[in-house]
Amino acid sequence: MHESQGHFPVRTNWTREEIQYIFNQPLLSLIFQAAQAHRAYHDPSEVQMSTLLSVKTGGCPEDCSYCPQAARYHTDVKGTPLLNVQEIVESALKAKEAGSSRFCMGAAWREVKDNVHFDRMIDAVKQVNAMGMEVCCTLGMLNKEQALRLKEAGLHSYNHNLDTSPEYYDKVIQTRTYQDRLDTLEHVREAGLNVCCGGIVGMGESDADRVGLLHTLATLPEHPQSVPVNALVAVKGTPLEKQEKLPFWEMLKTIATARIVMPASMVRLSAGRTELSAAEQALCFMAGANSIFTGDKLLTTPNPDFNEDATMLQLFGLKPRPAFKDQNQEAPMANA
Ligand code: SAM
Ligand code: DTB
Ligand code: SF4
Repeated sequence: MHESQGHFPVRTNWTREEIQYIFNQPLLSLIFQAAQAHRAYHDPSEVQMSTLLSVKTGGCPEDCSYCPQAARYHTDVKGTPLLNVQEIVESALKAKEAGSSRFCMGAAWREVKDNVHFDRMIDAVKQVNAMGMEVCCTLGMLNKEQALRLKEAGLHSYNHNLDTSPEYYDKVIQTRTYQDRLDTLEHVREAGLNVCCGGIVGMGESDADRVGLLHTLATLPEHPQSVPVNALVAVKGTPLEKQEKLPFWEMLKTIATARIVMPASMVRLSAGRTELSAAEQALCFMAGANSIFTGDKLLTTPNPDFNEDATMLQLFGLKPRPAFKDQNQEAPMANA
């Protein structure tokens, strides 16, 4: 262990009060502390570039109030059936050529079902893994056997967000419970996959809810290896369409606190970057964010222009983080 890590131990016994205290300290002290935690565990000159692909878009039976892909809301999202493996692999190749070391496939499913569509995803995971990228999937709820199948196919991580605090959760989602999500996370963890789990800020929740989400994440049996922090993208037609924009400082405080309480995890500055200036993003990187999604689209909503991102990272002296950097994460099975 590096000496500086002793100041920021990886702990899963945080109390909510401790996290609240960190979150509420003066902003510049918070950022400074987060920057120290960041440097104890990560190379601050690196940011991971990740690429998202929506492999099955729209028509989802769930009622997540933020989501443009829920069938019950009338948004401009055009539904598409599951892409075929060749289309997925072509996208992954383009992402790799553009410098991404992680490829995340998202499906607008409530849950994984044992059918030909899942078989197709298994095939896609095998092929993208063989390209030497970290492969991540977000396919909704799954059981232990399904998680194991994904692991055997070479999946690196599974994304399943808790989204918000246990208290605020049912203001946002009614069709499945917080416990359902915790169960899926357990299946993912027990299969030996890396857990990617975070949430969304700016859905009308309070400071206490942002702290509550971080507390839940930081007291799971193991910290999620990856913690995406999304700012709500308020999409026309969803119940959160008119949600007032959260002041940037709240997003920044959430990122900084995540970095301090889960110091070894990747903290991902995820949705919402189109609303952030380069200066605001610099503060996020300073406060410990070490990954962004690059490419013109997230799943269905816009993301900053690729060339603008490249210019920004160059300006900040940040270079792309290679795949499979963590020594306790396995190398890919082929073409490493
Ligand atoms: N259907 C699967 C599920 O919900 O687990 C996977 C895809 S879902 C779109 C993945 C995550 O994207 C959600 O958990 C949510 O955190 C995030 N997300 C969806 N819509 C968003 C929005 N409008 N703004 C910010 N984040 C969003
Ligand atoms: C996550 O936490 N953020 C990404 C990824 N996991 C799958 C998705 C953001 C989606 C934003 C809304 C959209 O583009 O549809
Ligand atoms: Fe469906 Fe996922 Fe969107 Fe919820 S977040 S409506 S589960 S696609």
